Amino acid sequence: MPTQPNYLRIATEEAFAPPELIARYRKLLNDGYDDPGFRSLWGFYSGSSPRATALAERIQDLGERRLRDMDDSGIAMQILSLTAPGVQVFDAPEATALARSFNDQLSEAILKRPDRFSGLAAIAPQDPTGAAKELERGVRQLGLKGAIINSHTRGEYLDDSKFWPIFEAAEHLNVPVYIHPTTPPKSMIGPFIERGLDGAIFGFAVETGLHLLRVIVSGVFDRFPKLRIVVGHLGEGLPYWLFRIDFMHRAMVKANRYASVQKLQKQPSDYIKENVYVTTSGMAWEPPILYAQSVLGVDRVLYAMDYPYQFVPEEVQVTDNLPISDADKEKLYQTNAEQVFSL
Ligand code: 1DF
Ligand code: MN
Repeated sequence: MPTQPNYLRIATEEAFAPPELIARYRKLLNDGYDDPGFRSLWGFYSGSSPRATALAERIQDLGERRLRDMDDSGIAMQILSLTAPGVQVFDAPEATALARSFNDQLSEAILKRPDRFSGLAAIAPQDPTGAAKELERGVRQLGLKGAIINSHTRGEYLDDSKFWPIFEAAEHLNVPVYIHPTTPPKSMIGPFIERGLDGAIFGFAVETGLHLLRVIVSGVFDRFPKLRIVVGHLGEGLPYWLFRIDFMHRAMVKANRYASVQKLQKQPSDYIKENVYVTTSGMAWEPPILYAQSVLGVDRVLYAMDYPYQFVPEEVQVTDNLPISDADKEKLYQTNAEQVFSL
């Protein structure tokens, strides 16, 4: 166990799955649910390989087992979220009911250990106004700290104005929306899945980076200027692209090339710097962490482990050993999370 420093390590993208969710995923698979990404992901994790069985054990626990792993890796607190794809693969009424039930279960676990656990509300974007209401209930009544949305919902993206009630609620409640990865939708997954690149290795980042970029260029942040979005994996590739996105967006607007690409109040990169926070989930590697801090600012990068998918206790040392000041390390590990999630 790493020595206890004078900051708390708060991990911000940590997954759980109630047994009922896994049972419902199995049923979808058995019923032939036609989403190759979902079948690839949960076909694997509901199977009997060593990785899948170890994962299944950890992801369903919201008590002692998880706390022991947190102690062993020096994690003071986990911000919990329902694992991908959450309830977003179910029909709207079922998804809405499941989100409620899972949020209740999550808040019970948090109430038992408020010193170690916090959490985000699962919502069903299939029913946008129901999702907005559940977010409000989650925050106001259950004490949850924001919403988790696992990227596309049955092939649809949050820039569609029908989803705006969710952003309106998040802005009004002053809580962030964490856009977490899922596998690319059927319309996009072909070339990924042929080479096993649909999941966390790359497809997740392409899908989720695309999702955030769609939200930005559609003008969501002009409409909801106080909305805050969190994305994992150090920004799903986007921080590396800021210069080119700004340049090309400007050129496209000037040429009036697409009716769907209109001038925004700011440059695309400005929204990433002002409305977006990134976490280090799955990216325990010094160069991109320092890069993200340098282009986005040290106040905008938060620590995450991605437990239990990437439970590698030694990786915490990478973050501990970053060549940055203790004050910046405290921001990365603790105080940025406290601010973003109002802990
Ligand atoms: C994996 C990775 C799965 C992440 C996840 O949820 C997940 C994985 C289903 O390794 O298959 O959240 N991740 O965020 O990197
Ligand atoms: Mn994750």
